Amino acid sequence: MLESLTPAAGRTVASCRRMAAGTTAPQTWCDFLMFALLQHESLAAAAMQRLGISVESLLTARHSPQALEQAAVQLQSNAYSHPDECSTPGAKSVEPDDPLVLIQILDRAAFLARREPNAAGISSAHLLVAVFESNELLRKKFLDDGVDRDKIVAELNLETTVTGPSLPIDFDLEWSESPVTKVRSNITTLATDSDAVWRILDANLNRGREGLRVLEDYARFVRNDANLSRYLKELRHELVATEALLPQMKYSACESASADTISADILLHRDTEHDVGTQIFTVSESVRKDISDVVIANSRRVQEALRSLEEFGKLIAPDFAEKIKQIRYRSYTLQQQLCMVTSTLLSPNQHVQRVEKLQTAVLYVLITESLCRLPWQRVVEATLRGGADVLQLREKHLSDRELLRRARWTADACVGAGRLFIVNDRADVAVAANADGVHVGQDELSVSDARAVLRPGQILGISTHTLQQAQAAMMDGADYIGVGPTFPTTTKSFSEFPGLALVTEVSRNVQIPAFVIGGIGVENLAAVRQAGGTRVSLASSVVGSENPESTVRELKRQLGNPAT
Ligand code: TZP
Repeated sequence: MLESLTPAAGRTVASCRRMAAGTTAPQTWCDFLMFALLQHESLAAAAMQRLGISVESLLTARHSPQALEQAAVQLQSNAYSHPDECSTPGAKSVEPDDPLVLIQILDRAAFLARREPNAAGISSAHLLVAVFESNELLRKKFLDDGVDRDKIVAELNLETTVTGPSLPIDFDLEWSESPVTKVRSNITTLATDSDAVWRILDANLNRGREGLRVLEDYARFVRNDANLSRYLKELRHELVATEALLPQMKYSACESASADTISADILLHRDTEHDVGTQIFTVSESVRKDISDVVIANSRRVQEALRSLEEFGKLIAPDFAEKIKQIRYRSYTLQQQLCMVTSTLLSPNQHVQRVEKLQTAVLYVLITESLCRLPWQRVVEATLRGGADVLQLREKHLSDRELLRRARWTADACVGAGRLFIVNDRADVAVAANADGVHVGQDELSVSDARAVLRPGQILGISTHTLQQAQAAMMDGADYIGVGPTFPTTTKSFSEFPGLALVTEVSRNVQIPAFVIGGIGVENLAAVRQAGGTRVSLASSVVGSENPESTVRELKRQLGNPAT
């Protein structure tokens, strides 16, 4: 089922690739394919000439005449400088770097070729019908010149089996069974069943390949991940290669029409009028919330296509079905990887946005249940209402699952309030909970090791107890530091207290946000500020207070006023 291009079609597609190389704009690819079809001697060029379609009537509105002239010169010279292209019949239709739009056109052309029992391959005629069907602008132009699809098909002398509207293939397909389908099911013959299976295989090979192509673009351009893009590309090529395991496709509907009481004509007519494409309506494929939505939709699309290929493939070629099954298993692992990342995927700007929030943050509250006077969730809510800028979940003795559950709950609360949420110590939990970042101590993961665990865009803070540690943290790329302990505290035990002297040193020598910590409350905030501290991080004085909301408000009020 791997169609090849006839020599003329091969030259046409190769010219189009050369002219459109470097652009990803679908319209440009369609335009240049039309241009190449018009320029090369081919069935399509002759038919268009007879129909009165020319470069001038189609393309000059979108491309300057000089640009087209240049393309024509290049096209001519290339025709001679690439003799192999002219003389090699059976060129492969899809190349690895073809954009989605060209793949779709080639797939459609291949579909049309397969429906012609005597076609020698994908010809320029199939390309012309396919590009006409797939591009609205060109279609409109043709129609303005009084040329519709029927006229093109007639002029091209295509077999009458090349009929019916284009087959829309997209996500979230919903099938509505029309009364006619019900009637048809009573008269379905073996021949039409086989036709339907081929159509299913055809449609799902396209869906699978297209879905993988979208994921590959994501891996390449969004994730900038060479390994992942290579893996996706290999998977796509493997899928294409499995087509070779299918026997040559035959459309037997017309041949065996006599097996039924219905004439071939009627079957063909019915096929046209009730082409599956006309009974498909798509839901929500035009809406994508964000990049991760695109990735999830396309991963799902690939898996659905593979499942369908496997099931229907069993009817035709068990070895094909087996190979598809292997690809399907591999695609599950791939989806896990892709979706795990994308659900926490941050746009390239997200790190910047988080750091910007950090820049304006002055009050950072640590949430530890054992220090809370009220239920910890109420404390989180009250603290956010009071205006805390950053919340950290600091629980040292919970099970991993409980910790993650609380982290997710707190992350939701912080997202709702538009504040930053940090997980103490556990970069893995910060990733799983989609927190804004992690805070580590001097004995936990280093800045670079924690970064390797975090997702791109997540932020990282580290506790420092000396000026050297604070400067090292800055050099290592930490987004912020904790500085302390400043005053004695029962929340954590220390043998030394660098105190306010360190606050002053850091305020003079460290440029990243520094949150002063340790025994701070409303009563000693002024001293911190006099020492040069502009941001504070607190636990017991806030979460242990009877009214965390008003305590936070008071602290914020003082922090918002000039130090006295
Ligand atoms: N690191 C230095 S001091 C400290 C930590 C985690 C404890 C802060 O808690 P409190 O109750 O505000 O002193």
